[in-house]
Amino acid sequence: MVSTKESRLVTLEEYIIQSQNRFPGATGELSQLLRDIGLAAKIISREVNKAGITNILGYDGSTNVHGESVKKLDLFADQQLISALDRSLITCMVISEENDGVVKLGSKGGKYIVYLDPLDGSSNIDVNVSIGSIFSVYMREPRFDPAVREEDALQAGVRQVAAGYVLYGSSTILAYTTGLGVSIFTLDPSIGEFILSDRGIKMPEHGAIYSINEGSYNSWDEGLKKYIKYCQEEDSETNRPYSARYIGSMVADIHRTLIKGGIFIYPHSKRYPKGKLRLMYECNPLSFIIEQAGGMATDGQTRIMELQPKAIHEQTPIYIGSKKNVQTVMEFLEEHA
Ligand code: AHM
Ligand code: MG
Repeated sequence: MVSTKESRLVTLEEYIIQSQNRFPGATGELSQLLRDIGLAAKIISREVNKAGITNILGYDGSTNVHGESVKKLDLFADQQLISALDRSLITCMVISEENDGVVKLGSKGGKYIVYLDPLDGSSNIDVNVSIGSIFSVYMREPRFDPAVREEDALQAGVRQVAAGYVLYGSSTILAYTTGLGVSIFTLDPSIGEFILSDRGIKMPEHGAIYSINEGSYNSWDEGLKKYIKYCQEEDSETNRPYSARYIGSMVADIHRTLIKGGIFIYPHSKRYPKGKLRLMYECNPLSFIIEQAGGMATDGQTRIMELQPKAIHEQTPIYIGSKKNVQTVMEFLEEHA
């Protein structure tokens, strides 16, 4: 029988406050920041769920900094997250996929810098497939000069103080880490609260799913081609052939990888010589989550979170997932380099 204590619902807000209380010197600012993101996530989730019945669905006609067409929901999510972060005066700047430069917020003295992918997988909006939001939080180095500068944001992923994602799927879930394991919350729309559904998540060491856009096969490196062939060969000991799953929303593909194990790959190719995915607001935060759950993430040579960024929107190849799967693909890459 489940005891009353175990069956009591814990909301995101409560959980964040409880976690903060474990650190007597904590100012509560990071907790506030996480709660602000939680609030924006609820508002975005509401709009995502009714996207098909409002005129918010579809292109707004403009292009973002990468020349990709922007959908209305992308802009809505961007605005909601930025204004939620601006409210509490603890974030000095935001870098978002939807904005070319840094967005300086009201609090110039705010000690946090937040990276956002407000709506990841936006090509899936029109077809009712899962999409997500990603966030990554850094602290600004204390300096005499109070001016907020873009270079303050160029920190390696190992310096993230928190990161997470929201997945708008069959239900809306929010996963985050502050470096003490991964916690997952599920939105109960009837009460408008994120409820704790799992904590201290550990992903499988090895998984039998590979996830990659195979349409680019012809322009992959030899090592990657050989690895994908290996995934498709029969071997009962390693559970091969693996299943192929590719949603096309990184958040959704990574969430599945976190829960079921396996590997997600977005390599460099002729079309994307540096890889497609963004280091600062896609790869670093999702690597932080996966590492906290016992997995691994690399660009093929270097741990993703140790890459020193040179630009806020830079791209990187990524191989991320269960430890054993990532180690195996790295062996293939090395052998055929
Ligand atoms: P977005 O943030 O503009 O939506 O783009 C990133 C998305 C990822 O979510 C996904 O993994 C990838 O692009 C899919 O790209 P492709 O269609 O080239 O496979
Ligand atoms: Mg994205």
